Amino acid sequence: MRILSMSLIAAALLVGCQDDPAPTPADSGVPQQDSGVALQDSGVPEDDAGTDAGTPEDPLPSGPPVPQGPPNVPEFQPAFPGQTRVPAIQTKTALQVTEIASGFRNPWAIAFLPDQRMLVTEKATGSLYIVTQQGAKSPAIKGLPAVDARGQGGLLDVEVGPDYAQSGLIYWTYSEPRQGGNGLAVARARLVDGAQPAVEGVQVIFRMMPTLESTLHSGGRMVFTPDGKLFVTLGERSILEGRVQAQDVKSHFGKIVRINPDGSVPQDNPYLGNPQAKPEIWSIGHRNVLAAALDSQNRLWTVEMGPQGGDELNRPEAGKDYGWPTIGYGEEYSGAPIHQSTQAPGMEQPVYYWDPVIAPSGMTIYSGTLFPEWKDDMFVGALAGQALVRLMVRNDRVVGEEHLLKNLNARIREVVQGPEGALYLLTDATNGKVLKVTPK
Ligand SMILES: [Ca+2]
Repeated sequence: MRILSMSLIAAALLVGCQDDPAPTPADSGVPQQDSGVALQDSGVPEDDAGTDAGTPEDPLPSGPPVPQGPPNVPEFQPAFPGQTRVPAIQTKTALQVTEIASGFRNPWAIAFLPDQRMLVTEKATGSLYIVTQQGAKSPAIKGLPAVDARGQGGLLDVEVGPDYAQSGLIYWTYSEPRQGGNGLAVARARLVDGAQPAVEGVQVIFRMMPTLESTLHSGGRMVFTPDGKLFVTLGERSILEGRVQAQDVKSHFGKIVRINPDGSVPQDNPYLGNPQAKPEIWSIGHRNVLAAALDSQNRLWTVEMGPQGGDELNRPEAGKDYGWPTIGYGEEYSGAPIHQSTQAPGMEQPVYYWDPVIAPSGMTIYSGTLFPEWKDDMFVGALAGQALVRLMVRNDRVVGEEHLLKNLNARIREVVQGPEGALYLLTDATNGKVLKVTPK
């Protein structure tokens, strides 16, 4: 493990960039087909709830937003003050970034084992590793099923099961190769530790349906809740045939689902009364959710990779519709319109949106003590934005935004809070790194 100052690590990363191709367009810049969805302007007003945040003892940030380019879709206006471009904030604590390990080919996710070692997934190769705090990397864990690694597929998220101490179960998401295409799957298995680690007893507990030939918009983030349920985010596959299914409860595309750890359906899921609906569905109308975390009240928050000018922060609630592709704040990457309106009856507004986009991936809501000033703040990785985005939130509204670690010039794929309250990051590159952020 090397300890580097910010300037040194920035220099090291720049030198290491020569084998790192230009950011792939796949995450945010993929030209999209026109959905052709014809919409009516609902003109429904949203209640203005952005003005009651904060307390007298806790003055809200003020001033200009984070420096950024002009909006891609200036004709779309926010539904309430503070829905985009809130005042910029600045962390007071000096940060130290430590490189724990490198040499990962497009790593995607980190999960901590109870002894503080990390599971790290490698998207493109479908490999899963155990990495120590000293940076030692195990051989690839044997026994994982094959992945369809094209495009945005591959091996994606990993989580340690809530009963890991007894069961040894770990969970992962991946793009499953299937006859006629592929689809996101969730598998679990018992981790067998050792010099050559392996998994045994692999069970696929969930399959996104229908199968479709697409290499895009898999979704794939998982979050366990303290009551023993598992949220999984599912993309809408990007191509028109999939995109329109984000509003169709007979399809898993563009949904967040909620399952039990064995894949069975919780009996309080919101669509169980509709015999046509996929019973695992929690919320609908999502594009490609690549970031998800629980807050201090154990409520789910997600960040969604939007079209050009339309990345969104949402707080998905049971049975609600988050609008895609009917409403939103973005446009196609070609510049063609997608939405006729930003609002519609029965569809939820994002808590916050980014125009221009940050291309979000990975999220954690800070609950540690190492950075007292960060308590309850949200941290989101930015790929195209090449930053660690910090959001200060009060009364469920974003009141401050900061783009940290810009000097790394790195696409941030994942952010996880470690057991000791440090933030751990993955950089998305062919020589991807595990970085640890602590006070200097
Ligand atoms: Ca939305």
